[in-house]
Amino acid sequence: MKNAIALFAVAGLACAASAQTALLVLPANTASFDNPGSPNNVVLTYDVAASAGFPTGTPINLLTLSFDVNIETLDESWLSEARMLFRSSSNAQLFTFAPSGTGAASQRPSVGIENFFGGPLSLAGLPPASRFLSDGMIRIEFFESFDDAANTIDAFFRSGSVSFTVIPTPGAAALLGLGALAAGRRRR
Ligand SMILES: [Ca+2]
Ligand SMILES: [Ca+2]
Repeated sequence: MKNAIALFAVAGLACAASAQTALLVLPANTASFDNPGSPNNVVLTYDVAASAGFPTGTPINLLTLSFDVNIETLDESWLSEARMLFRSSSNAQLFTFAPSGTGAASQRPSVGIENFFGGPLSLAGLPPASRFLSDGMIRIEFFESFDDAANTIDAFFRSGSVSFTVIPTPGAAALLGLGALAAGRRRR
């Protein structure tokens, strides 16, 4: 009977190890201050694993990124400069992203609040370490690729969200399965 329970646990994990979507909603009026690493910059931490329906702490790989954000720049700051730097929970840099794009169309100040959306964009081209979250957590630093005015807000992410499709790492599922089996054995 105990073996049957353990097997069910493993089967459940196998079912759970399919791609799921994590929706990360941005707080209203998130400021974009200065260059990356500035202590002024807003840094938000998200539990991506939990948002995707997996247990907190589950190691996951990021598969795709989608976005729908509303940006407003201040003064002469360009739309393309308002960017997101994705970091691991240990603050390692993963990748940066410019929601407005980096083409000529966004090389200008905004006209009020402007909406940018797209995706899903495949992250398969990134190095494996840049799309792997060892504890399922991600940090987003909002920054300016060109800082028009130091210690001053250049732009706002007025509202919006980014979402990832994610999948637990095969190793994570296997380890969790072994853990379930070991727990079953210990109870004897
Ligand atoms: Ca600034
Ligand atoms: Ca700027």
